[in-house]
Amino acid sequence: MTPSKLKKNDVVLVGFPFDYNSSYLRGPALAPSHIRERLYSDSGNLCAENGIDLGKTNNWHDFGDIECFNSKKYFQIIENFITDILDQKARVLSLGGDHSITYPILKSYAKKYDNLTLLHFDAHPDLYDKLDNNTFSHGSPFARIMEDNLVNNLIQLGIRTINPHQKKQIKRFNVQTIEMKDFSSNINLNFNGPVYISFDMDALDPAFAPGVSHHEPGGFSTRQVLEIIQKIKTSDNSNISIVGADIVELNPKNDINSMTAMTAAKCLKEILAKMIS
Ligand SMILES: [Mn+2]
Repeated sequence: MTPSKLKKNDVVLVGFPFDYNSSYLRGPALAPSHIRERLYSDSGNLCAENGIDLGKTNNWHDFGDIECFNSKKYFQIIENFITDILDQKARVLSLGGDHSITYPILKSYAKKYDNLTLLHFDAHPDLYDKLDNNTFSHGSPFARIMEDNLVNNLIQLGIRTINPHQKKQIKRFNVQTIEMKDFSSNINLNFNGPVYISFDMDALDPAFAPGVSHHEPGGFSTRQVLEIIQKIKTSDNSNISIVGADIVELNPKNDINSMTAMTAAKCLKEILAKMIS
């Protein structure tokens, strides 16, 4: 599949096997191949819960992985790739990789969308000004995104690790952080304008998703995140308003029997089916 064959609103699935900006453990660079292996495994099927058979639709395309062995150049490669897809009026579902990739992705999205809501699932706010002296750390992408005004609104779900610095950053950037301890299934999931979903696998409780670098107990069940994804509504009543998504921070080195890779594949199926339904 070449990019020139894309139709309007098609979704491109792409992997960014990159974990140079991880702070504690490497491993997320291995994630895209593990997620695909589970997604296409004969142990399941490609039907999503809304009834869409992803194996029988022609409005999404797996472009494989974008390899790069020069970490300094990789952000620009990501930004260029995403811009190329968005220029064709298509959308992108990216597989990380560590969470730092969301910054160059959103740089591209900001050129196309000036009213973006960023819905961020994570155990961590990822708003560090810098972490380990790295301003592009996987703990910092949302600080960079907010400094650059790339989105209209940042909403965080699943958060359960706020320290005083991150608390200041939440205030500074006026982030709507819904801490896990305050989460209610009655949360308002009706959004005005386009929505981008950034999904860190550690938003899930490690009992459901042990294959992450930073185990943080007390998170979402798999069912809870699927319910949130399925309940998202946009003002024009169109799932096309979910303009992009990423699934990041799966660390296969910490996984048990590929269960977290399978959970990532399940989230992928539900997000993708939501986007193209
Ligand atoms: Mn996280």
